[in-house]
Amino acid sequence: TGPRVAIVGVTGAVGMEFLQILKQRDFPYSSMKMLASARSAGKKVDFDGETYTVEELTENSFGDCDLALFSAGGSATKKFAPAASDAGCTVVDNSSAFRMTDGVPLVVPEINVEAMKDIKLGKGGIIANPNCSTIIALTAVTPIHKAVGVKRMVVSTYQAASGAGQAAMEELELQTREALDGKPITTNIFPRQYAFNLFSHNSDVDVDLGYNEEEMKLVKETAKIWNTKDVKVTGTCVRVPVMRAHAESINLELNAPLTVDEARKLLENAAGVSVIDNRKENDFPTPLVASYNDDVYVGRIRRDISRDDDCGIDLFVCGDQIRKGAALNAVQIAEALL
Ligand code: 2RA
Repeated sequence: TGPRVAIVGVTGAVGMEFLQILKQRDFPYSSMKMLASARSAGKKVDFDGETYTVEELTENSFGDCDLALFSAGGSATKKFAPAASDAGCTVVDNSSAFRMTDGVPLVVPEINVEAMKDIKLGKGGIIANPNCSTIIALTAVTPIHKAVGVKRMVVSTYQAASGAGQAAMEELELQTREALDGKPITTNIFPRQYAFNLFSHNSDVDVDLGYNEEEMKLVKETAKIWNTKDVKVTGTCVRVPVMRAHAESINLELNAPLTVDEARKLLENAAGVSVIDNRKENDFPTPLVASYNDDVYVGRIRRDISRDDDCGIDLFVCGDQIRKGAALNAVQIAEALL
């Protein structure tokens, strides 16, 4: 028994990670369907001891499905997720297409699973997976927010290539080799050199505000997930030459005092969080420690010394962008539907 499952965008980095995680977590499915664009139709995909042929995604792909995990980009979601929902298939979507739509729950299970209480598996509905940098930040910060309330959050992100897809990861490797060999740099994915460089996140910039879309996602999605307009959020999102785990520096202004020891204890007891915070050993989270792992890693927990009170905390956070930042969070949402 178990739901009839479809994976949409199965050949992408997140799509393939969906399969790995479903298998690792022994997700109970009764059938599996692999869907992708016409370009990938016909390819073979192995899952759980079976070899599947990728089928072309159409509006009619979902009549025999109870659950669809989407990671095929916003336009595919806009075009096919409503049809899937109308066919009674419950959609968990990794794109930004419906994240800010009223009535579409935006969920990190450890934070706000109650937001999806009206969605019933196999009865349609769309649930949105938040943006990776939002998931990683809020998985770490929410235990503190729930304890004393966050008044203001300032986030600086150091985002991995994987956030821009498989091709970006391949280009980072290629450019690194080219740079080391003194050869001309290939720039197909990003308009500038990425290897040995950093740049403002490659999403569109709001020319009035000067913030890029990634930064505005952090601001807007935090308000929706925490269901409040009272938290002030600002961020600077930067792409860095790291493969698959995001790092984030986070400064918090709190509504009430919280000591570093109290903050550390909250984080050590928080779901989906691992603390690496050893000042004597100068040990802290890094993207390579977080890569391929499920937890969000938190360290450099310290009192904000720019303040005269205990209402400021600084954190350094790392999380695997493909797993907790995308595929794992979506599978955890699916598990919460069972
Ligand atoms: C990025 N947040 O890292 C995006 C991926 N969805 O570019």
